[in-house]
Amino acid sequence: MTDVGEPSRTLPNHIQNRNLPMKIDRRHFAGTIGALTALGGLSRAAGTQPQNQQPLFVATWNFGLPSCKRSLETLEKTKSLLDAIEAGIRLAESDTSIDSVGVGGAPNAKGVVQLDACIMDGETHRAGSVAGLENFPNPISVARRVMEKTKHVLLVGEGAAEFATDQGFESQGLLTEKQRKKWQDWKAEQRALKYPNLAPPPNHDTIALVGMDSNGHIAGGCSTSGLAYKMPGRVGDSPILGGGLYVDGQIGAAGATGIGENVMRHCGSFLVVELMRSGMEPMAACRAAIERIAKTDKKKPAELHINFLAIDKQGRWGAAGTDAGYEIAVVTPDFARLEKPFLVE
Ligand code: SD4
Repeated sequence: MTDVGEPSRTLPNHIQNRNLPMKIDRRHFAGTIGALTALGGLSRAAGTQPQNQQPLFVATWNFGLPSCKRSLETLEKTKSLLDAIEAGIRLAESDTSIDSVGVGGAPNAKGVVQLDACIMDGETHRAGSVAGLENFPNPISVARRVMEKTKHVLLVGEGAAEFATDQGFESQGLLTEKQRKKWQDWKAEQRALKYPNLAPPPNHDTIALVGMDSNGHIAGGCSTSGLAYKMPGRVGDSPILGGGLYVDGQIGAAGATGIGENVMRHCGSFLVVELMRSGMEPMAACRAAIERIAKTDKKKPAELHINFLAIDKQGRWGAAGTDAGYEIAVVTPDFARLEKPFLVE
């Protein structure tokens, strides 16, 4: 099923910055690739992928675009890749219009917003995570402190909140009026059902943001409010290293968005990085990981809601997912755009 040599949905260096639409859709892309191949401009051999895009930031969903731009600006200012990853993700967390990350994120079944986040540095293989964190709007920053100030990797719930307070983070309410109303409607619907609807609602958009600086260092982060109306205490893949995010400084980085249970049971992001280690390009690795999971779970890909993105040490990027609406943001000093990942059907 997997095809290591398949052209990815990104374009070669020599053409990608020239008068291309800022947003490349699947059909347009396929047409572009077809035309290029016909002209002999694109072969299936290694080396046809964009390479050495450094610095490079790639993030999930369309709201990842301003985040990646913020990451690049921060990198230019501070020269710190971790600062850049943190700043990009903080932007999404602080934006109340994004209803799946940080302030304004969807609450759990009891109406409480519980946030998950992690950060990982490929250079040192250090990582920090928080899960089920209440009342702190920027879990990515708390996760970074876990990495930098403790001997641990993951803090949860009350302990994570106490640590955040000790570190000087200000607490605040995270449930917006809009989310409170939506949650009340959801509760009313549940009461009206003879049997509770355990299927998660369609809201599942997480920010996973990975990047590389001009020295080739790689890092990444992930932040989410998790599945809307989840069971209190439920933790998804996003703060789990190897699940929602994984970085290996020698190989690359991968991040995930979708139904965390379907990602974390397969160590999804770790799997993508390991597939890149075996020689696959980022897009092929994302696609192969999903196909492998779909085979094991014996489900149609569309039922899995799994979406990956990845970058590799060569400065290439790619993504694949089972959700038709999935997009990734890609930002380098030369361009900033949204791309449609490979759709696994
Ligand atoms: C989770 N993967 O908690 C996260 C939710 C998500 O888009 O949206 N991903 O399962």
